[in-house]
Amino acid sequence: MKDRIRNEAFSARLTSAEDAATLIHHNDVVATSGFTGAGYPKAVPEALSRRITAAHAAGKEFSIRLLTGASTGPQLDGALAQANGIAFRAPYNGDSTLRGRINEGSTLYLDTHLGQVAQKARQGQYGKLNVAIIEALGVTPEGYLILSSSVGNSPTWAQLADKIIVEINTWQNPELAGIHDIWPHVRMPPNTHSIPLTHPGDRIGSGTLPIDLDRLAAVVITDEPDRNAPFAEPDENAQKIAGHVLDFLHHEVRQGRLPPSLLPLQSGVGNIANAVLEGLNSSQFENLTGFSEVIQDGMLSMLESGRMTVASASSFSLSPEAAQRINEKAAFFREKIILRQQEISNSPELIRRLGIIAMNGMIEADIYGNVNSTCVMGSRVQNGIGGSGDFARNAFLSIFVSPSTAKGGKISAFVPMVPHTDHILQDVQIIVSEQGLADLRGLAPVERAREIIKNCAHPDFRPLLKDYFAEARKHSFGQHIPHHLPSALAWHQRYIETGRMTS
Ligand code: 0RQ
Repeated sequence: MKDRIRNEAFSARLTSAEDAATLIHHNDVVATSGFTGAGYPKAVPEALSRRITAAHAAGKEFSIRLLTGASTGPQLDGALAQANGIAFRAPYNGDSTLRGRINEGSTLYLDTHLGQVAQKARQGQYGKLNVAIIEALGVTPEGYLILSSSVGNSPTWAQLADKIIVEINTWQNPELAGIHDIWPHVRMPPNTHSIPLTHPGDRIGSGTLPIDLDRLAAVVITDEPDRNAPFAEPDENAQKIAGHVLDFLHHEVRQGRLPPSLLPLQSGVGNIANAVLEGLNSSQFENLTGFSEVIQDGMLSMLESGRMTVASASSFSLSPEAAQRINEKAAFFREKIILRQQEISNSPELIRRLGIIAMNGMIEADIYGNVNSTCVMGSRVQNGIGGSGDFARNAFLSIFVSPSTAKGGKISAFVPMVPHTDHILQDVQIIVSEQGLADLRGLAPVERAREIIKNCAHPDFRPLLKDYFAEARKHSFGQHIPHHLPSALAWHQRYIETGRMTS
């Protein structure tokens, strides 16, 4: 362990996960490392969930308010949700057990633009942070943390929390040291300054995270792996969507609106986003760059093939096979990947300056191109807005992708009106389904409706959308964004009542 912990103050605080978990109390605000299933603490949250379960069995109240970078894994969100120990959660969740708790109403959830969380915490919007739990792969002789497979909000949590618990994870490859770039000059207004980054490959900060040793409360050793979920092989729909996106990008290059090496790419989570990246890897594009929040399998393949020269993000979101590749070739990848704190990876200032091409998944869009990324039938959360809003609003090109139907064709992803809006039509420039691509740039709402219905909707639903649009134009209060309010959400209501959107 001496090679991992090269500082006496850390060695002196080595303890068990069980003992570290006793530092956390009912109602505490607990802020952890971790982003898209990478670099989150494991041993202490599992021990905490056992404490919470025991407290509940003894008839005592015990729950925490939990902040993270983004989604974590079964040992954190999963275990604490299982114990019903999370009273409040922000800013992003992808765990199915916790999703169940949120949707049954026993956990309150504030999903938040990921790039804004740190500043909101500094403003005190989440209350006083009692405990930070941060995973690291090692500690330098100076007592600085070498973070693991994500940076997330760890610099902010380390700054704000009363007590800091560090988990040293020996499963994480020590050769990842050097992959991180933590910018130490984040300030509150009016003392902010511009972020000195003009290329995705720029390193502007430091590779390690200094922490205040007076607040270091415990150090715990673990060797548990990150949650790494396998990607599905791209199905026919994903391949068609990827094909439409690639045709569009080629067209933009031919028109002189994009350079031959495109602009830095952001790609959301999920199988379709990954399929688009795999498609790009087999394309003719060269010298691509990535400026995203997560590195997934597709980006890794592009870095390995040389098609992408450098990728900037806050975290990894990998299949087990790709995580193994990172672990085996860490020295190669740390030259090509930069992991930053999420207020830098998702900074609107940088997204606008670099001219990002943003590609994100969605639940559904309405005929005018307002996008719902989060709430099934308007009320049941799937994951959260994540970084999609940070990128979509500020991108040079904002693309949303989805199959045209869900749940075996019972649901249309293109609907008269979305029952919940994450991305307003002004932030949505291009929509792609397996049916085709709607280029909505420069179009007024009624022109957008014609494009979306014609190019993206499934043939089974297209006539019904045309009928709705005609009805809306006939009955609407105004003709700017025509709607017939009594039937605008009827498809969703019918699905809730009958399990199908249409009769
Ligand atoms: O549910 O698993 O119960 O079957 O939603 O859908 O088809 O697997 O699609 O993995 O691409 O995810 C929007 C969720 C798409 C994702 C969303 C149901 C569907 C399935 C997942 P089941 P798929 P994907 C970077 C950017 C917001 C955050 C974001 C997401 C489940 O892209 O979370 O973009 N985006 N972050 O059945 C009812 C519909 C549906 C539907 C899909 N129209 N109605 N259910 N589903 N469409 C990453 C971060 O920010 C960290």
